[in-house]
Amino acid sequence: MRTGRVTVLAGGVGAARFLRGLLRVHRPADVTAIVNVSDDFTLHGLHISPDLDTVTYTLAEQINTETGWGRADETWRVLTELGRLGGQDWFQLGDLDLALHLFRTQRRSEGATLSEVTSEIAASFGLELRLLPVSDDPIQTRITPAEPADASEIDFQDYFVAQRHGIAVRSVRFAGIDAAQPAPGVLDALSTADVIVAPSNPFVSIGPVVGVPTIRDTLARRRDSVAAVSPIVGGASIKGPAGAMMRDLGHEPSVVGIARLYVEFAGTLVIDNADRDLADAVADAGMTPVVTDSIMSSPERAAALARTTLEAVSGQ
Ligand code: FO1
Repeated sequence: MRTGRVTVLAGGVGAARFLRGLLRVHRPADVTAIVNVSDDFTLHGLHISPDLDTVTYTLAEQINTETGWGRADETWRVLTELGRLGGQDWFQLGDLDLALHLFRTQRRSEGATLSEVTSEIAASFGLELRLLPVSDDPIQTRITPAEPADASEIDFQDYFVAQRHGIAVRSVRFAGIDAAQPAPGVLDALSTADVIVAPSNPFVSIGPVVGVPTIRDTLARRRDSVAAVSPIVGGASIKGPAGAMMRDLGHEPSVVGIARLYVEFAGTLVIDNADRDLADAVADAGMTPVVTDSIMSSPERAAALARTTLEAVSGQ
């Protein structure tokens, strides 16, 4: 088992699987995950933090493996009754999941910060890594659809869940990001550790983490200690809308497009064997390519990817 401080910038499903692999090969107490909060929203009066919860449930082996989000062995009595009443049931919150949102919301109303309640939840699930929201301040992803020409901004979960990310995107904005302060421990975790950017959506998962001004500056100063894992393989995203979004927003949907997006703050890009022929173009874009099998089809494969990424970022 490897040791030494490692910090992972994380979105939801892809990051959670990567972290699960990482914890098989690296001492959990040395790992910090800094998680996107810009998907967070309020529904039924409850504070929902999808990416934090996906990471928590995955690492606790409590994730619904079919969807990649929500709890395993979930029941849906509350949602069913909500639907019968004519309430909002477009966002599927199971009974066990709802208990977590009730707890988080209650603790927030008592004055606990998101970091504090996140740490309480992580401890209750027996997690040994340190789980940090990127910020305790609100950051909200706002999407402007490409059509019609005068389309208004919509909330992220409206785009992602209600519209099943099936619409073209004109622009993405993170409301509140310029004023957001990193949560306690975030800058320290970025300044004193090897840093890995998980294979998450570059726009709506990694964008609102590295877009916090002090985080961007800290990473840019340490780019030689930062390695990213490409979420794009063979010109498409493994899961979710990253590839389509790159195209919509005028970027090449390839590992070279990822390198151009990440070059300011990361020195190394881990790419899949399928993209071997693009390694020279990644280098031309300013990042050192590392070619490996990056498809995390099992925890063992995720662990192998994590080990290769650790070796790339630590130089051993
Ligand atoms: N994603 C869906 O596509 N449909 C859902 O109904 C849904 C419910 C849900 C409930 C709790 C949770 O933590 C996540 C949930 N997600 C759902 C996933 C989530 O909205 C997205 O995967 C992320 O926000 C994108 O990273």
